[in-house]
Amino acid sequence: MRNREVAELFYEAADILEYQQVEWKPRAYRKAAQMIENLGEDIEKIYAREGKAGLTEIPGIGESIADHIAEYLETGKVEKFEKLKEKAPSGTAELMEIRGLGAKKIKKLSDTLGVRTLSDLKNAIVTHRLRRLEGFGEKSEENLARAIEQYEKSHSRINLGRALPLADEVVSALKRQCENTSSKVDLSKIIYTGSLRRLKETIGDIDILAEAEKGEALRVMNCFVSLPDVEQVILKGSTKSSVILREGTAIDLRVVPSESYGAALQYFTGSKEHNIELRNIAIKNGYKLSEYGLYLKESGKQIAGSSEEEIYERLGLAYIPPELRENRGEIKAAGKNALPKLIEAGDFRGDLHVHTDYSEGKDSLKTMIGKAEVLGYEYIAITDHSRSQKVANGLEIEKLKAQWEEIDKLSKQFRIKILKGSEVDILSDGSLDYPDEILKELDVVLGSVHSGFALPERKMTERIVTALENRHLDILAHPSGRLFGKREAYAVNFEKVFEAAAANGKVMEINSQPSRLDLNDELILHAKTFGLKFCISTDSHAVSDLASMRYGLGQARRGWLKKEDVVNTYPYSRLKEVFKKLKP
Ligand code: DGT
Ligand code: CA
Ligand code: CA
Ligand code: ZN
Repeated sequence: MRNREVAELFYEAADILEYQQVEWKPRAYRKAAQMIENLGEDIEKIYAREGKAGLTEIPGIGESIADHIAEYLETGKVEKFEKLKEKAPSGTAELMEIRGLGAKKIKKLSDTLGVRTLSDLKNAIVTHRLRRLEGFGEKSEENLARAIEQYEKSHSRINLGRALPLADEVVSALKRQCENTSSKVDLSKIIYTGSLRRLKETIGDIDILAEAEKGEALRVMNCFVSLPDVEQVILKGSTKSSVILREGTAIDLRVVPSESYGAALQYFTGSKEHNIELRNIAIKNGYKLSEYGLYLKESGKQIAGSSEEEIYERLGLAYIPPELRENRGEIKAAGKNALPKLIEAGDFRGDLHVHTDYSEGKDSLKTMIGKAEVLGYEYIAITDHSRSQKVANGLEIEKLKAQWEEIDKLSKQFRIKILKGSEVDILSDGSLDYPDEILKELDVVLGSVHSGFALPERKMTERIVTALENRHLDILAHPSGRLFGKREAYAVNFEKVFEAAAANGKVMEINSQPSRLDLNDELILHAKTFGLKFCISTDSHAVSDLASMRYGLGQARRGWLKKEDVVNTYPYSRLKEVFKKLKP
């Protein structure tokens, strides 16, 4: 029964209109809301059975309110009310989003405490000015504090490494849920879209698209909002629903019929900028493109819509992989059939950045190697930390040599090639953390900045360039140093870094650790203009991490990289040409 939800909608609109000092409408809306609340029969059922005519028979509901109800039941929102919210004074729009705050309360807060923004409100709560206000009290102060916390959680972006497994889980949970209900729905076509499908490094919300015929759509929505991890249902309609999960992430689900599936997939994958460009091309060709399909402008006849491929084809474009859809030249390239063949998950032949329990890894050398072999790799580089990394249990020379001995032994037990490597600290003067006689024995040397992040840009650039000029260094690891939510990238002139790397034949790492993704897409695009080669590495600290290659791969694809650009797609015989110290 959705009567409460629909009533809420009108109460809220009434609040906003009142706040804007509109005269009679708020009363009419409140009256309608009351009627709906006390209806005794499910308004959705009435509408399904009798259409709009059934709605206008309810006392207090005229034509225009009935239109709003119908729109809400069909689409999950009322365009006019959305616009109302947008027009509210700045700051109030955000306050409106806080659960438990309507326009009336917001007005009161503004008139009595001068609260106009979210941060004003937080202040009022912390200083307990709210609980003394008539109509609020201690309890509602606490509730608001909790609602704000939830709002902020759901409005901060989450990183790809968290969003991707979460979306996978929700998709399979939804499939299961729909299969297990009495009115079983077969969700064979369901996929995440939005920034997640484009594998962007951070995700605002998760968007999911499912195919179902009109009569089944609502049942799918019912399954969705009743998933066990759903904490709050923001809206529920037959084409769109939105929820917030317990852990704070917002999820949108859209359900479309098969003739629109491809068009909706294209539209909701975005990016917005890519879509706008595409729509312009459609218009130029006498078509109309929407999330429902591609239509002839004149007759309105649908000419594509069930698959993405046919939409791009009809627009005279090669199929554009989601990761490229950022309006960064991909549409032009697709028009000339000049898109790169992007690197794929199956292209990898090895992992060149792996830790073990010799330094800060959790698993043993043997376990890590064994797993890499199971993954089908041809080679793996063991790269524990160098001696200055005391917090990470960096290896003193003796311990490093002991590791070499163990590697030699294990090499006889495994098919996979085991490279003796190290993730060597780039010290503040740009020198490397082991003496030359050690460095020259290593098969592969990664250089990393792990300390002294606060150096001024000129110093940091000098430091890294010095390291890149060191003939023992092979790979610059996590080149920007940023850590999601913890540390910004250090100040450095990438122009100079990439120049020095290219001049000295060094490889740039794309670190796949979800908290790093470094280089990211933009820096990859920049680095590529210098003709640089890359390696995509997991920087694994446990066997389970070896699977995180997908995140770095996403950045690489967003950076337009081909297999050829990434050295750990090369067979060992060719890798030797890149890292000259490798043994035959
Ligand atoms: P996010 O969630 O901030 O990480 O980014 P997206 O790209 O997932 O954006 P979202 O969730 O707001 O919308 C999903 C997709 O829907 C977006 O990628 C493209 C499409 N879309 C949303 N708003 C518009 C719009 O105003 N115009 C067009 N053409 N497409 C839009
Ligand atoms: Ca999204
Ligand atoms: Ca969304
Ligand atoms: Zn590192």
